[in-house]
Amino acid sequence: MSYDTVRDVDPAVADALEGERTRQNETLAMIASENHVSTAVLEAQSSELTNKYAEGYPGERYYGGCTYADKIEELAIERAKELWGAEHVNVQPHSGTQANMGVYLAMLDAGDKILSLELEHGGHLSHGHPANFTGKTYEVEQYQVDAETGYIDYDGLAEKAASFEPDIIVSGYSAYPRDIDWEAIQDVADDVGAYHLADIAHITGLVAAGVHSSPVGIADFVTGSTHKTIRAGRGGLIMCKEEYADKVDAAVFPGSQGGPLMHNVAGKAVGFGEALEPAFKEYAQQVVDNAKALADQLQEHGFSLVSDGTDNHLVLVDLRESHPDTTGKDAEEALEETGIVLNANTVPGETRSAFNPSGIRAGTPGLTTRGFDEEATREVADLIARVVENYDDEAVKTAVSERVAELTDEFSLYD
Ligand code: DSN
Repeated sequence: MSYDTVRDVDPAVADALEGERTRQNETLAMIASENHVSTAVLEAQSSELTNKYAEGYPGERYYGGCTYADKIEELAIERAKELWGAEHVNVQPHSGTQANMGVYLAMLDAGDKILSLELEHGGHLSHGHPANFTGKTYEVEQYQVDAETGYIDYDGLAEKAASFEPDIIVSGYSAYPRDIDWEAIQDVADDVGAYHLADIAHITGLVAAGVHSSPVGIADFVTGSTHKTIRAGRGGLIMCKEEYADKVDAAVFPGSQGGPLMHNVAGKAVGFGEALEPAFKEYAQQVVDNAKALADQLQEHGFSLVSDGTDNHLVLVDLRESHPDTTGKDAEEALEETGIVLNANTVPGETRSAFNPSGIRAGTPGLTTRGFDEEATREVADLIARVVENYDDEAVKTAVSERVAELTDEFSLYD
């Protein structure tokens, strides 16, 4: 066995890895679904567990040599139970989408009915989009946000549920800036005899820290990804009531996955352990405080925000009113040139296309990990406004890049 580095054996990949490390260090990651894990999580994720097959569950594996794999998976499960207060946890899903797939496979048959939020209103591909396996396998009806307020239209959801009679209602969203009334959705599910899946992929960390309301103990199933606000490295998880545990576990393995990615499960264990420390609560509260500062300062600059603000880690800017001739893609590309990385996003009532939509989505988890407070985040809002207002002005973009470079030096990331 050689102990050569990637640089020794594969300079092309080494260059790209180094480029990515530099890119992350020298830009502001404001994609709402991204974050920066600790070096301890990075170490766990790049451990020898990448070599290990551990099909099955702790104590019931189909392979020998699972002593340490068992220990790590048990730690990840115990810590997740403590963080979210769940009865049963499966930490093997490779991603949030695989977690959702696990729940659908456990509880639905092909052709069964899903009621979920429309993608351009903040939903997710894996909630029933026609291009996704969910849209191809199940019958899907969608609810919306209220056109005036941008908040979930809970009455509309109830009406759709009564007429559509879904087998499962999906709540939890990927571009929705407000708190969620889980009980109201559970009431609707109870009224129509549907299961309720709450997908907290974006807000796992906020829920764990108690700075966002929790669906655990309310919804039948709660899914999440582990690399967003919870900062535990790439992957997914499923939480459910004990009565569904066997079905969910069987749907993940052998139902839809083979060997778990044990190196990623190790990252989850380490990240969940970090999230149990008191400092994580402060971090999560700062994520929300920073998002509010970002929202407020963007509004000062005349930007229109879907729902007029935020309760969580993200803001969704609808550019149509303030900048009718600037698309989300124009803004995304100009901002990336300056080192501010976020994504163009559809907005409710979208009049352009998914690829070149009318909005931008920006989140604060990554900035907050770097140590940004409200004042520093307000300055980033100022920079965003300057770039969007002058997106084809090279001198402005150069000046903003210089300031971004100073900020990334001041709030440093990986050495
Ligand atoms: N693609 C992720 C997001 O950015 O919201 C969710 O899967």
